[in-house]
Parts: sequence; C-alpha cells; structure tokens
Amino acid sequence: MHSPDKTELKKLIVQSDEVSDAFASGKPVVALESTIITHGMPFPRNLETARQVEADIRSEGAVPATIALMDGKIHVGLSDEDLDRLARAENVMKCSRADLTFALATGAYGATTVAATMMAAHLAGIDVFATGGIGGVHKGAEETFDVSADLEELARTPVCVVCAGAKALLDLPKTLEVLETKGVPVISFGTSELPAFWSRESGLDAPYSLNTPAEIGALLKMRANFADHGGVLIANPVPEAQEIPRAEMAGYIDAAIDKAGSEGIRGKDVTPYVLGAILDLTDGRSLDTNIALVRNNARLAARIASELT
Ligand code: PSU
Ligand code: MN
Repeated sequence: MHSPDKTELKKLIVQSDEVSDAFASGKPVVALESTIITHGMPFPRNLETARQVEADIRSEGAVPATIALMDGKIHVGLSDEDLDRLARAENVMKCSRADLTFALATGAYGATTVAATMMAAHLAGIDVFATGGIGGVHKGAEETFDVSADLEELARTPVCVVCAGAKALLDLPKTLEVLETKGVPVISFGTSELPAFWSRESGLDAPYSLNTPAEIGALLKMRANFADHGGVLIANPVPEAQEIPRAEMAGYIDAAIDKAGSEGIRGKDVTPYVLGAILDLTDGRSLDTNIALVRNNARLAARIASELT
C-alpha cells in the first residue's frame, strides 16, 4: 500500500480518441454513466438510447464520454462496439463508489452508477455529467438505512450532475434534506418545482431555480473557487409531451415497491428491480419517458459544458 498518487490513478484511465481530441482542442465534454444501459433499460432500447444520447450531445457541439470499467481500466469514451457489447452483456457489475476498486482490482466488467461516474469524470477532468435520475433516500430508509451513495458523492466530488430529479420511487423530501445537509446546491431548470423523474411535478419546491445554461455556467464557475465544495445538482423536468403525471405514477410506484418488498429484494438490486417492475406495470410507457428525459438532460448538459469552455 502506498499513499494516493494522482498520476498513478490517472494511468487507470483509457480515453477514446474522440475524448482525447476534445480535450486537446478545448471542446466541451459531457460524461455519461453506464448503469443506465446495463441495469436501467432492457435490450435493445438501452443500446438505441445510449447511441441516441451520444448523438444528442454531439448535435449540441459537445463530445460524449460514456464511462465503464473493462479489464481493470476506467474507460472514458466508448466505441460503438463497446456500447453494443455493454448493452447486450449480462452479469455486468453495477459499480458505485464501494464497488469501483473491487472491479478494477479483479478486472471485472463493470457499469458505473452516478457516484462512480462522478469519480471517474472528475479524475478525467470532465465537469458536467448527464444521467436520468440520481439515487437518493429510499422510502422506508428509517428501517433499511438504504441511502444511495450518489448523495455522498455529490457532497464530495466537484462535478455538475444534470438529472430529471431523484427517481420518484425514492423518498423525495428526505432526499432533499440529505442534499441540503451535505451542502449540495439543488437547482431546478426553468421551474420552481423539483421534478420527479417521470413527472414534471413532485409537490416540492426546489431550493433554487435557474433559467439558462449561461446562469448555470456562472454558478459552476463560482463553485469552482471552492475546491472542496463537491457537486451541483441540476434538476431538469421531462418534456411535457412525454411525462407521466404524478398522480398516475404514484400507484405504479407503490405497487412496484410492494413487489420488491415481498420478493425480499435488498441493497443495490432494489433500484434496478423497481425500475423493471414499473416498466411492466406501465406497459413500457415508463421507458419512453425515461428515454425522453435522459435525452433532454444530455442536451442541457452539453449546453452547460459549452458555457465552461
Ligand atoms: N437513472 C436512471 N436509471 C438508472 C439509474 C439512474 O434513469 O438505472 C441508476 C444510476 O446509475 C444511479 C443508480 O446511480 O441507478 C442508483 O442506484 P442505488 O439506488 O443502488 O444507489
Ligand atoms: Mn441502495
């Protein structure tokens, strides 16, 4: 064992040519997670979405960097072949902070969650990351202690995460409380309300609201003066045309959580299981919504990243 050395750590990163070129030419780069591909959506729509989201970022003049763990390395920017393999693969490890070193040490094939993607993005020098919804405090956490490592990561790692709010299967008021305790600014985009992933409304006010990528860029530049101030969470509501209203989602969410409880689903399996159950209960509609919101977040993230270059 030796003390941490950033140059050793950086040797673990393998960048795609597209990402390396972007850094060399000062083009904006947006990080993307891979757990959404392996555990968040079924094949083949996971692959279509992964490609579509990358195209959305390119169409805004930025470069996508999808992050995954392969052969003991942190890959930042995947080839189309890599995306295809990841989307079809079964038994890919879902890697959050607690799993990252294990996957790297054993050479396991790993998909990164919001937490692990933030770690990798920061190491690679990427400031902005787009996802669907972050993990948070689960309903019943007072019994299970199930609180996503995404929240702790937002507290410590200086990356701007663009999401559609915390997934509505979570306890949103508790999630907001923890984010506040940990010093994470939560900013809704273009609305005063905290969006709730599939729905534009949560019934909760977001702590802050901003209306343009330029305003968000200015906030991030201010934040960068405080090296130890961790991440920023941007909550971007799903486009109206694809939303599933809050009142309708509530029934599906309760049924899916009940099902997870009676099946004894625990730990890191909870989120993928509940997402899958909601997909079945909505006859696939939740997936269309999920895809629309990720694409919407990717476009906003690209515009924010462009403000920083
Ligand atoms: N958002 C989605 N689909 C997902 C996830 C987020 O639209 O599959 C993943 C992210 O990788 C997030 C993880 O970090 O779920 C949270 O898992 P947990 O609650 O176990 O921390
Ligand atoms: Mn959990």
